[in-house]
Amino acid sequence: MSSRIKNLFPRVIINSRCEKTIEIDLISDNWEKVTASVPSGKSKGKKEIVEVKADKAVNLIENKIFSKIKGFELCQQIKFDQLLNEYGDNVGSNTKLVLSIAYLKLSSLSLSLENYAYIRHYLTKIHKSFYHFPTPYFNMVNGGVHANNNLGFQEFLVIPKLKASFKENYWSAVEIYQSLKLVLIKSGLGTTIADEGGYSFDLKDDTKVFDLLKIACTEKSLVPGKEIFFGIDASADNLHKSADNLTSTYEKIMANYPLVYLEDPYSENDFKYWLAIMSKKNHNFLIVGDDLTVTNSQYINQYAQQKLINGVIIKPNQIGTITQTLEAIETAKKNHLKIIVSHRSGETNDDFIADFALAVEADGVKFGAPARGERVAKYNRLLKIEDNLINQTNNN
Ligand code: 2PG
Ligand code: MG
Repeated sequence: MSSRIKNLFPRVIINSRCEKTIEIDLISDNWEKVTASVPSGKSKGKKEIVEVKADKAVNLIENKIFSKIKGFELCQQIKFDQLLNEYGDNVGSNTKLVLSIAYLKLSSLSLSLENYAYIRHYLTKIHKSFYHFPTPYFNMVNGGVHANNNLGFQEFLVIPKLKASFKENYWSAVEIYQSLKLVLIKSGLGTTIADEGGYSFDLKDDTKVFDLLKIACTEKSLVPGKEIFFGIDASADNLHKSADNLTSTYEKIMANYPLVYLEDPYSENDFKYWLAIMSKKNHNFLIVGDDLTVTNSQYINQYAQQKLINGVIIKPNQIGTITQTLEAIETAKKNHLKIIVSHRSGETNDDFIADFALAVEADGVKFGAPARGERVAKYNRLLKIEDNLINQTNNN
């Protein structure tokens, strides 16, 4: 007989940006215990499900929700998430997600499975025992609302495509990150680390960041345009630039640097510009919705059908439960979109999202820079899983 929820202990903790968030211990009637915590975004999409204050979330869980989920059988994720959704969106995406993730972790533990294996076998339609590791999108330089500098774009990404192991891609990003620090020092620029672990400095022209990244790569004999590619999360809703101005900036960058990825290039309502850039881009170039699509099946379907995007960011806390996140991924796959599973800018050390990304066969992951504990917790988790899987194969 399956185990059941016996007890829970929610509490307020602090995230990587010194904001309050929720952590919870969930305990089964077999005395198994898991801990889960949830992140928080800063550049949020207008249609994201709202969060409630962490203290309120704790209160809701203790006084309103616990009595309903006490005794709930494990390994029934859809039913459990349905019950959470009966409380409506007013209880907050953070309240629902922390419970949804904790319940999933406890279910995996009750079957003695790793989270990624449990998700793959019980919650996805992927019938493969082989795990394809996602391409990591490393955020090397932070701007916009994630840094106190004059860079407009929020994220300047480095995308290693060595097409080997996750480890090799990770190691190359580590080399570039270390090399970039020296390039910045030589150029007289700051090396402060911002919200997602990327460097923060002032530069008059955003496009010049790519010159610095190019030097950092070549110093380590990594060839931009061959092994290493670049990306931008413009988070355009937070930019004070006209769409026409943005278009000419993108054209300039694409002409001079190996750019392959543009996330939220225009604001949520500038549809005709999204359409235009999609029709002009090269075959392998990704135009990715984040604030546009907010991990919501309906918007993902709508904007994919309208050909505004060919890739999508997936963040569980934009929508609230694991089941709805999986639905969003299904919809994206049906529409042949590339899937990039993402952290948030205010993170905790919970590495659940790494298991999740691997299990759903995400094409990419975006967990920030290869620096700061809460960012490397996720990359290191993928590293460990890859290592374990290789050891298992070798021992068989
Ligand atoms: C984004 C995210 C994560 P935030 O825009 O992609 O990098 O930022 O969590 O602040 O919304
Ligand atoms: Mg984004």
